[in-house]
Amino acid sequence: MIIPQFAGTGDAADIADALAEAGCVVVTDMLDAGDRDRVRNELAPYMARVKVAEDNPKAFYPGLTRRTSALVARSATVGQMVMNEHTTALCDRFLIPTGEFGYQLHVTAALEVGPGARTQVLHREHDSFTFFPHPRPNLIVASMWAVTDFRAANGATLVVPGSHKWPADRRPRETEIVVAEMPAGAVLYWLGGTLHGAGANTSQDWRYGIVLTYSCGWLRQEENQYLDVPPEIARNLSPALRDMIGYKMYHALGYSLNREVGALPQ
Ligand SMILES: O=C(O)CCC(=O)C(=O)O
Ligand SMILES: [Fe+2]
Repeated sequence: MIIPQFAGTGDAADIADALAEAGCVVVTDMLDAGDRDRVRNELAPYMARVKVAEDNPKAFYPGLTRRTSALVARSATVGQMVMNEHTTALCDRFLIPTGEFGYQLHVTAALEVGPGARTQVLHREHDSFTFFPHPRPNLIVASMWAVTDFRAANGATLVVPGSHKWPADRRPRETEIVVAEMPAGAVLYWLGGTLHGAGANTSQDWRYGIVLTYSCGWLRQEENQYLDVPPEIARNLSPALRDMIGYKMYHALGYSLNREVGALPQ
């Protein structure tokens, strides 16, 4: 199976159908060169602080990588990316199947894979939600924004198309693992049940990607947005972005006396 590919001008329903079928899809021309420079510059001071560690073969994240989070607090450009219309169309389709429920931002991370980094263990984004037996319902839409070109040699994400429909114990054959090669500015989307992980970097350059994932609004977020985007910062975001990071109620969930973001509880 291959990874279906569309241009950013592609039809939202066609993109969603491809994602439902393959469990992954690439959409090109999502972030122009100016935005790529902007987002890198906004995150550069935080990335510069990150110490590049040697590899621990047991760790989820390979060594020789740089990672930072709390991106909504740190980058206005990420704030725009979070609200991208292709993404919200996919979340509308995959995270509110009954039309009743909302969704939220789940994880933000900038991930640079450096020369010599090993392959990340293949995993499913929804594996924290052990409450649900396999096959789990779809709980997550994930996106990887290519800030640099993603090539087989520099650690492009590996995906296993179709694996969102597999029983839990089915392991991929080598030939079923596909490299999500894509030009800078493209986005790889995948579902909560799709096997994936960062590829090994056998090149001399750093692969730069930004992961933004979304989950059903009744789940605990993987990244604690209330700590990573505290009220003093959240109050300056657009109301739509503030809602997306979780400063809203979902039925009765998320109740707070602190209705005015940034005000003290009465
Ligand atoms: O860096 C990548 O290509 C994949 C990262 C990933 O799967 C994750 O952070 O959960
Ligand atoms: Fe992942």
